[in-house]
Amino acid sequence: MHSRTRRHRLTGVVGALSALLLTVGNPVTATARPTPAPAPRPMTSGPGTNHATDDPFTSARTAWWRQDRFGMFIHFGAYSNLEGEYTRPDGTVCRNAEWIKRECKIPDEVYERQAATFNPAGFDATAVVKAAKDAGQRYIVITAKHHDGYAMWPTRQNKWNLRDHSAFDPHRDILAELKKAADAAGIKLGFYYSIWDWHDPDFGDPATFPRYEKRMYGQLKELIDGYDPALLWFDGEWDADHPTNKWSRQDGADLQAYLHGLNPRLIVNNRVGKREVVDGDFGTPEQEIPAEPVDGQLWESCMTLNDHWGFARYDTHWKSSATVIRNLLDVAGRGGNYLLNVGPDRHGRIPQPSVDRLREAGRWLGTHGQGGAVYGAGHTGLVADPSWGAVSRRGNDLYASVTAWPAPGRPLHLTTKAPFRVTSAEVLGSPRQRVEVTPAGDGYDLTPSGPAVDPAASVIRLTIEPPTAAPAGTGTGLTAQTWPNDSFTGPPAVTTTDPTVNKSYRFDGSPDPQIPADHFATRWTGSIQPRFDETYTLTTVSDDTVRLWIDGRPVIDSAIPHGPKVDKGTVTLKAGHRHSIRIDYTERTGEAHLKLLWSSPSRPQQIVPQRQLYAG
Ligand code: H79
Repeated sequence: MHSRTRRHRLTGVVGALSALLLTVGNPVTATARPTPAPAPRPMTSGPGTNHATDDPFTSARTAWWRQDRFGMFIHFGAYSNLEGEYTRPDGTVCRNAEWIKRECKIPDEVYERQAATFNPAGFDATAVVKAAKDAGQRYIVITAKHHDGYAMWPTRQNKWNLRDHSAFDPHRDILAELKKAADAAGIKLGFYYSIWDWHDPDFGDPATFPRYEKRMYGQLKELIDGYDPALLWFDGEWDADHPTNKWSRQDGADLQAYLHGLNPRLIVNNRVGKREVVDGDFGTPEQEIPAEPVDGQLWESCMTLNDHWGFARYDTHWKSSATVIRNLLDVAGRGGNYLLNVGPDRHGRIPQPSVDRLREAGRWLGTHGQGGAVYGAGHTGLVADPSWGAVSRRGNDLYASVTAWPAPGRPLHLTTKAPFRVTSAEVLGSPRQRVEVTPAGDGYDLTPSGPAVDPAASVIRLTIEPPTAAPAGTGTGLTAQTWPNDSFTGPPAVTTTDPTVNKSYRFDGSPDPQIPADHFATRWTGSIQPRFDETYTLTTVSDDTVRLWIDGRPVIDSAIPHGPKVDKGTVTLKAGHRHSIRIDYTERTGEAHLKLLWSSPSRPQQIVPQRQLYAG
């Protein structure tokens, strides 16, 4: 959908590598941004290509990220040197943090002059990693380059970086130091990288943008080759002015393919593209916590600890450690990650109020086994989100984290959405306390016999006997018939068995080399075999249209052509029973995607696995 001029320019950078191997170059049609030379496609592209390599919800690639749940965001750059305040020539003071250059309209030469005095000699990677470790954070994402374009490592692409344009020791490299300290502590390291660049003179003009993009690709390759990041966190992908930002979905698709070619295990956020549900591996709610699990993608809430990302010396509006802990519990119970920010000062030191709050959060996580509510835990559909706290599930333990402890003798009500038995209940850190569990109304009442353990949150761990599961299936996938038109007209051109419905054809791919990238249709048929007697939510992520039937009844009808879109329908399924399924999907023009996911009280969201799908 949203057919627009095809541009293959970015492949220019990929092309630098693959030109040697590829002999066929694509002719460039009319372009939004003029391309200097015809560029070949990336090596994995064209009809027959599916860019979806795995299911982020269950893949080994994302396993650490899904388990770890809690990370440290670090906003540190040339803006940090101003510590949030700019004194104008007339003596008045303008306040901001990482956006200070723009919001306070600091002239280029003034900003460059102050950056030349930036000397974060106090940056201590071991101390930063220790602060993260003490907080119970298991990964770090640091700004390698923010919107001001200033690179925090000795990039070879320009001089606008911490080694070449600062008063800092030119022999030091804080990203290398951080990588070393993080590795030593068993903490994963990722880099934030802003696509939007206020400094590079080539950014804003379509005629010169390809030159910028080449440097951007060069910088990203430097980061990947030099520091082996586990994750890249893009930002600044949105439409903007001054300088004009025309980053497009095609640009995002090209960049993602390039990064994947460099390191197939990289985890990438959705701002690599245009924040669509199909972009990257995870969604990025900012300064907010979604009320429910996000449909169709992994997610991570990023939040500040005060009111700014970069250091602001005047900002003392710190969140309490209880708020941090409760946010983390809300996030984990909805299956997300929490990326909590610190902004080092101009010397490179994390503010003490941040360190204090992080240590408090870490103390909570490291006490009484309470971390079990977070690490390796996630959403459970077995219960409704309670008003008195948050519930997460890890294996057969439900962690009910109580932020509003009841008055003596009063119950906490837990609404259940599928039948399960509670075999034991204990208040973590209060071993002699009893918890009475009694069936009540639409679920259970939990009545603890004593006081709360921790004012931030006290955890009641319930061991459950979960709903019984039918054995894993033996399916090999659904039958897929594909037509070389978008109306299912005539006989199908290709028939295969598809292990899963997990397609990301993007702009260039298609189900088969003989099917063009535009105007095709696929019909999947066969049966779907659930493992639980439960109400399932079937979720499709589609572009351009999808219709889905179970046992002949329509469950999803999204036949109006659209860009990347999530649709859901619910259907009650029977454990072990094979329900017939049919999916009609069409691609008109532009990007093409189709994913089929399911979830139920016992089953967190995932691509419907191969073993539960049968061709007949
Ligand atoms: O890196 C952090 C922010 O700098 C960046 N994303 C996070 C992770 C971000 N970019 N945009 N936004 C956040 C939201 C935009 C806010 C704005 Fe403003 C309102 C831009 C201009 C007015 C905030 C307030 C920034 C300057 C003033």
